[in-house]
Amino acid sequence: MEDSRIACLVTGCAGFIGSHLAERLLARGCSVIGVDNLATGHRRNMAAFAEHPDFTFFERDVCAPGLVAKARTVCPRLSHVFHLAAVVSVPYSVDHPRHTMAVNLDASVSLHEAAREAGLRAFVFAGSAAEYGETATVPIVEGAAGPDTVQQSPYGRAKFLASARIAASGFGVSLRCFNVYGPRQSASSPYSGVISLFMERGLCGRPLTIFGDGGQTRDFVAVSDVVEGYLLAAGLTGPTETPLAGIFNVGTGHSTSILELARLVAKLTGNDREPEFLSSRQGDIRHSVADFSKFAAAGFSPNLSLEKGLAILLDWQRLQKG
Ligand code: UD2
Repeated sequence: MEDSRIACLVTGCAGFIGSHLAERLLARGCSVIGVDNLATGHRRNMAAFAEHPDFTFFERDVCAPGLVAKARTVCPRLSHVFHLAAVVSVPYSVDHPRHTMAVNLDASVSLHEAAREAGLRAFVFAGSAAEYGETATVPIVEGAAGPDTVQQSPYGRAKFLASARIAASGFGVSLRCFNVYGPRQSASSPYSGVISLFMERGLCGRPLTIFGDGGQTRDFVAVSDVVEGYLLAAGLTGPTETPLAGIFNVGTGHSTSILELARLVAKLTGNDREPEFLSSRQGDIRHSVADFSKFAAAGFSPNLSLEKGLAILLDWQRLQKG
């Protein structure tokens, strides 16, 4: 199908990953209906495409029923749903488990069912590495999360249950992203990703703070590669151009320790302060790296190295500072 005939619903379009996805879809010639309640998303994330003629924005909560029907009134040829709207803060989910379940599980299941009933071509859900709990052995395969897995937060639990429902239905795909980083990721909350926080501190000449000994490792994947993963999962790119079904890990397979990351960021930002070592964060996973061979077999090939990805982020963070 030509991209100019494709119409996509992107929930969470003012968020970190959702805004990059919406921008990329529009650049390909797709029409995009974006939905966000702006609880954690920001209008500034949509600045690059808000005025695009093929973009329609609804400020709306994803829990409000009738979203697919509403999108179809704007664009009757709606074909693809990318569902990224969510309660995104793990600590918030611990304090507000019911709200988290309502948004991350119930609303996701309803939207998925509506997409299926409407006969849409593809449904792509933002799963998470948080679905794996803390006991999974690395590299982590998709099968490592099962009914008995104890997730560390309502956030992880809700994502797991939604992914499982989607996988069992045979329609749609859940992408379990590992540690995504890149421009537009917030650096202002204490729960922001370590890369944004390090970069921000590095640029301000403040010491980087390392929780524990810094030997914990993560699989950092650039948002641009993640967006390509979403397109592939929806059948918009890839060898067969058929939407995928099931659950797929999205990572790079490379593990980087927090100490290594601190060194890279310090060098890149020219920050010569010694890092500050603080006590370990409660519930912190020691090692997390994706086995993404299942997604690779479907055509996924992340191509941005951490060094290059950090350089892109640095340029962006500098630009924000003016
Ligand atoms: C990620 C997700 C989280 C959840 C979790 C599930 C992000 C931002 N968070 O948490 O939502 O899905 O995975 O496993 O993607 N660290 C420092 N200094 C800092 C900040 C962090 O040492 O200033 C450490 C932190 O203790 C951890 C590592 O860096 O060991 C990564 O922290 P993170 O918050 O970026 O991501 P993570 O994997 O804990």
